Amino acid sequence: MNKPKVLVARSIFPETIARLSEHFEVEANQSDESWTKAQLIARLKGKQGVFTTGSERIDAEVLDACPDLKICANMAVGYNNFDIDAMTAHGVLGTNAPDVLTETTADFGFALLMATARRISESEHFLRAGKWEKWSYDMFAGSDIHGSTLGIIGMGRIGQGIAKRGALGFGMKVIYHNRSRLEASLEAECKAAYVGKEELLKTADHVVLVVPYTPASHHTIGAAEIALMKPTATLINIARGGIVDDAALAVALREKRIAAAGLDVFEGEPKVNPELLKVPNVVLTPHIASATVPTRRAMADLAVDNLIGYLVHDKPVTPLNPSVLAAR
Ligand code: 8YV
Repeated sequence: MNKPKVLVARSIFPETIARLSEHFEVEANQSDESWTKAQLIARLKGKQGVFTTGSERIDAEVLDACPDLKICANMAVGYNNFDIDAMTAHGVLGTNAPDVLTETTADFGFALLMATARRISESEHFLRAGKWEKWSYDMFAGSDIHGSTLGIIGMGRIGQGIAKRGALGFGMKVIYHNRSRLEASLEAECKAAYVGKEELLKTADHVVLVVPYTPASHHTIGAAEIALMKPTATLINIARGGIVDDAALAVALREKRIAAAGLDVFEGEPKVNPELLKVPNVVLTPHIASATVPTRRAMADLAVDNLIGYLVHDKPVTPLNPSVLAAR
């Protein structure tokens, strides 16, 4: 029997390709450069599955052009690269990679918060530039983490991980805002109190964004929201570019309307708004919140498990649109 055909849209671990090759005829992008949509379509024609890495857009145009496609397995928990409604309409299953990256990403959220509040990057650049000549009482004086108020917008699994780190590890008062309120037992476990978005922005010393990107969450934080924040506050975005209005944030940072920001994701990444590069009070990292070797391996494995699970055993592990399964 012919093996199903699977496309891997970007360079990935050799072990991932080896696992896929046991079950599928595999064509793989060997480079870190993403394909254009036309290139993606050309390679995807005739394939039953695709392994995506979170940035390949799968929409009606791609789906119309690739009628053999059955599953798109994203090696990412976020799946805003999928037009999930169009996939459902075309009978194509989408899967993502939840859970395996939760703790690693929460660790990074905290690392970015600490680097930002304690001005670690800024001070290291200063030292490397040979500018450290004397002690000064306010040299790189930042803001405290312990005992401060942590405001989390988006209280999914990663948000909950950050809440627990803040409350249990650093004695922070944790407040959160989410589309829906957590169950009381989960709130108690995270030691987090539900508040409105405006109250959160007004009272938090550190605001961490962990919401999924949807049309409704576009520019969750813009000039008006920043205006509500304390001038001493920090803002951390480990969610998606587009959740923050980067241009408005650059202005606010330049004018010191808030103290600092830590950003792992950007509008239009890998391009970064040049105005952000000009301000010193922002820590910028290239979308690495899930980037530890074990976690990236686990994410890749879960995407492979989904491809094998669906195309070989008819049982995907983490389906996003299970109605596709019922409708066949
Ligand atoms: C990924 C992410 O690194 O899982 C997500 O949603 O943003 C990151 O963990 C990225 O999408 C590449 O897979």
